[in-house]
Amino acid sequence: MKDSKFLRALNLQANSKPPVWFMRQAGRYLPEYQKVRKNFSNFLDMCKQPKICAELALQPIDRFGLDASILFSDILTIPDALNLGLAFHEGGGPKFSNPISSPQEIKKLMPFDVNNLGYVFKAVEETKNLLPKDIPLIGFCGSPWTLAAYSIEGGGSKDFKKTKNFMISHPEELQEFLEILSHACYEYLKQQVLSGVNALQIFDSWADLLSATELERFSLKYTRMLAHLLKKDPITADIPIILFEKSPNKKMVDILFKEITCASLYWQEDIQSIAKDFEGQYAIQGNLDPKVLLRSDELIWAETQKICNIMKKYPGFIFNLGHGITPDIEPSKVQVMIDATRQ
Ligand code: 1CP
Repeated sequence: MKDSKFLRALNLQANSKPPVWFMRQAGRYLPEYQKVRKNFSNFLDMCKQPKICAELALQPIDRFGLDASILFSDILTIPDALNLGLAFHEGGGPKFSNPISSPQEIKKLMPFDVNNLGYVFKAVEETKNLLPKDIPLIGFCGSPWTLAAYSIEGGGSKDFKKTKNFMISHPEELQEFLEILSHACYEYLKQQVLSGVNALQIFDSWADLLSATELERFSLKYTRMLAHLLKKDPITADIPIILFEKSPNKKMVDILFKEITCASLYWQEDIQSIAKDFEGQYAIQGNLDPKVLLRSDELIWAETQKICNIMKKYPGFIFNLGHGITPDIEPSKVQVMIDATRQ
């Protein structure tokens, strides 16, 4: 396992070909996923079936022979475990029936109990049982900020207006909530590690809502708190941590800190200059624009090889997309991208 290309890259060891996996590799663009998905009206009910999660996590591994697998679950399991009442209705995104709409609701929150998420840890065990022994499994959570944004907004949104209003009106209560979420994420990731995951990724998918100062105050402070807790704990101390920041209003080199192993770069980031800034201190994952996968095979090949060539000499490079794959992408296009990384 330690010799897997993915874990080698996270340890800043060179590989002759870059390891490849991609965000949202299991999901709606795969016909085999749709076949399973149609048996459930609420997506969350499917996430609560550990054997099904394992089957779904394996689908992209079986189809493409990827170098890492990611747990099949969702970042919103934590707010659901805090009793915010999550459901994914027909064709739509997440909706909370009981969102955080006032500071009083933060004070009244029930304490987080990691045992409410036993179905996730079972899914980790089931996935490890099915995975080839040399393919690492990535566990994950949302950043405290991203989880707070969904919890206050009550679901997805273009501008997260309610969340931004809450931030301006009740910054201290928001910070209390972020601290609760940081500890919840820590316990959640620790249980994932105890159940068998080999690396962790933190998704700060709504970093772009924040100015540089707000990013520091409401997001990075709590991601650091979470990473400190993980590194202080002997159970999780040696597990590599990957951080994804979506379009942050700050340079990646000023965002990363020593507890983080690897930066997962958003597709708009300039991988070449970031590789220079990092001077080989952190592994780098990224960052093909997922929209390239809607174009011709020739273009996909060229754009993939461009990134691989830039990163050829960088120890610790993992090829990935610069954000999740979308449902409109043909699986055959993904195969072109993977073949290009292995040339
Ligand atoms: O209806 C369906 O079939 C549900 C689609 C779906 C899937 C396949 C959702 C709903 N979540 C997932 C799985 C998922 N989500 C995984 C495991 C699969 C894999 O990666 O192979 C992971 C890692 C996530 C993480 C996740 N969920 C993120 C972070 C990554 C990112 O894209 O920035 C976020 C923001 C979510 C929230 C979420 N869950 C689902 C949707 C449609 C959304 C986005 C909601 C929105 O803001 O509009």
